Amino acid sequence: MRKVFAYTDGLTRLPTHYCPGCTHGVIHRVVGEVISELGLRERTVGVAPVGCSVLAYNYFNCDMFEASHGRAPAVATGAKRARPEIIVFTYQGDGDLASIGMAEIIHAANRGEKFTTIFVNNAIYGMTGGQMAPTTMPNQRATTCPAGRDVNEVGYPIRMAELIASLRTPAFVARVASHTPEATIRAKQVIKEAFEHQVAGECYGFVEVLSICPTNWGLSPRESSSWLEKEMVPYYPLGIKKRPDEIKGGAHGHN
Ligand SMILES: Cc1ncc(C[n+]2csc(CCOP(=O)(O)OP(=O)(O)O)c2C)c(N)n1
Ligand code: SF4
Repeated sequence: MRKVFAYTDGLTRLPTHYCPGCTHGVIHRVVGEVISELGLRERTVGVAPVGCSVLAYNYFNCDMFEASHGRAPAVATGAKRARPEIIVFTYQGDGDLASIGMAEIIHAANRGEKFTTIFVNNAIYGMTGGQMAPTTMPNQRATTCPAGRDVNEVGYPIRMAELIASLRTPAFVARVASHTPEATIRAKQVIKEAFEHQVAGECYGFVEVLSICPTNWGLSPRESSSWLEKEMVPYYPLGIKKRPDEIKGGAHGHN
């Protein structure tokens, strides 16, 4: 008989607390599968953020830290520098990473810390009730901008993958999505490559995953999936933004 579903030992068997249709759970699953399939589970340490995934340490079946607001990259830096042989990842939402912890992530990436970041971009602060995030779309409504994001007042959404990719430091940087089975299969391939670059000791890895928040978007899960495709993907283009071997002249070159 063909097996169509099996648990991964990259995750615990606990039911998650996420809302129905939220793709945090899908992204957890993909990361758990990658860690398990690469045989890394016994030597992996994850760092959980603030936000809806604050309880991620309950779900990943590996050692986990809980970092304070936006500081996951600092915790990951310490862990990886102290024990370079372990595999370290941060799992962060857009409020945690692109707002509260913007300085942390930019400097960790710029230093070329050899860990991997999974950045879950759902264009809103989920856990705290749907406030505007740096990634909220133009005209998108949020509790702190009930008439929609006014880009003349607060600027355009920040494209984190492009920002990180603009740093000269060698890195693996990509953006994927989690709203359809096809997108999720691709997300898994890319997340696997990010971990492989860490296993090879090559570089920092940053994978932005577009995610849905039906609860705070005020849409059904199906409508949320369509909204992500129609509104987010054109502004946040998917794909590999940077690979470590694409740096001309190497890390110390002048171009
Ligand atoms: C310094 C500070 N700023 C803000 C907060 C409140 N806070 C906790 S989680 C969170 C939002 C997290 O949103 P995001 O990272 O986008 O994750 P999501 O819940 O959407 O997955 C905020 C604003 C806080 N506790 N401390
Ligand atoms: S509030 Fe949004 S991000 Fe948080 S669990 Fe619910 S759907 Fe997911």
